[in-house]
Amino acid sequence: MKGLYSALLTPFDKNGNIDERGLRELVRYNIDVMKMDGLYVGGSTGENFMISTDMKKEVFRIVIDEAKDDIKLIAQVGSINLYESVELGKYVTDLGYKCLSAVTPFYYKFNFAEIKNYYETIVRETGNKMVIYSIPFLTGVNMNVAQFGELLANPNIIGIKFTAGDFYLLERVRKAFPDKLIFAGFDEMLLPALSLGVDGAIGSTYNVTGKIAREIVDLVAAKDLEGAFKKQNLLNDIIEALLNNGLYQTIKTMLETQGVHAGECRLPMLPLSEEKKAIAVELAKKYL
Ligand code: NGF
Repeated sequence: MKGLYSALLTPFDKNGNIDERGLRELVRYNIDVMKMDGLYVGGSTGENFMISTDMKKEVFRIVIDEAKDDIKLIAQVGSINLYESVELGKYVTDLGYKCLSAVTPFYYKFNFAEIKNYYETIVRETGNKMVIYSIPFLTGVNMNVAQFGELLANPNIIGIKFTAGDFYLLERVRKAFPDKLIFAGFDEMLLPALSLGVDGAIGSTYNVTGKIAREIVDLVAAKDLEGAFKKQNLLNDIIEALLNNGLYQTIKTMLETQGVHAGECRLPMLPLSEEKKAIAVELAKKYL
C-alpha cells in the first residue's frame, strides 16, 4: 500500500447531492493526469463527516467501480459512531477495498482503552487491514509511541496516517515500527516527512499538485535534497494560496478549469465569492 495518494474530494451539486459524473472524472484525473499511486476515499477532504451513511456508501461504490484495479484504494470508515464504522467497513470490504482507515474517535474525550477497542472492533468485524488516521489538530486525540505500539501490535493494523507537525514523534514512531506503514498527512511537510523515512503520503492538495509531489518523492530518492527543497517551496506557494482562499473550494474550482466537474462543497461550507473564484482560476492558469 506504499506510495502517493490523493485524499479524494467529493463533488456535490448545489443541493448537496453527490455528482456521480464529477466523482468519476475526478478518479480518472487522479489516475490519468496526476498519476497517483492511490486514492484515500472518504477522508476529511471527501467532506465525509458532513454526509449520511448512505452517501458514504455511494461514494465508496462509485470510486471502486470507476477505479477498478488501476490504482490502490484506502477506504476511510472512521466515525464516532462505531456501529456505522463497522457497517461501512463490511460494506467496502465486500466491494473489494483491500485496506481501511479510521480517524481516531473524536468530540467526546474517549480514553485509550475505548480507542483501542474501536480499532480492534473494526478489524475483527471486517477482517480487513487498517491504517490509523491520526490528526490531533482536528480531533484533539494525541497518542504517544507506546499507545501507537499497542494498536500496531494487532497484525491487521498495518500503519498510521500521520497528520501532525510533531516530527520528533514521527521519528520515534518510524524507528519503533520499521515494518509498519507510515503516511505523511501534511502536504506542506512532505519533504521533511520523506527525510524521516515515511512510506508514502496522503493529501488533499495532490488532486492538483500531484505531479510536483511526485517530483519531490523522486528527488529525495535520488538524494537531491536541494532540488527537492526547491520543489517543496513551489508546492508550499500553492498550498499557502489554497489555504488563504478556502482549501477544498479552491481545489474544486481549479479542477473545474481542467474539465473535471468537481462541483461544490457541502454546507455548512459556503461557496467561494466571485473574487475568490477568480483567484482560484488564476491559480489553475499558473500551476495546472
Ligand atoms: O485537509 C486536511 C485537514 N488535511 C489534509 C490531509 O491530511 C487530509 C492535508 O492534505 C486527508 O488526507 C483526508 O482527506 O483525510 C491538508 O489539506 C494539506 O496538507 C494542507 O494543509 O487538515
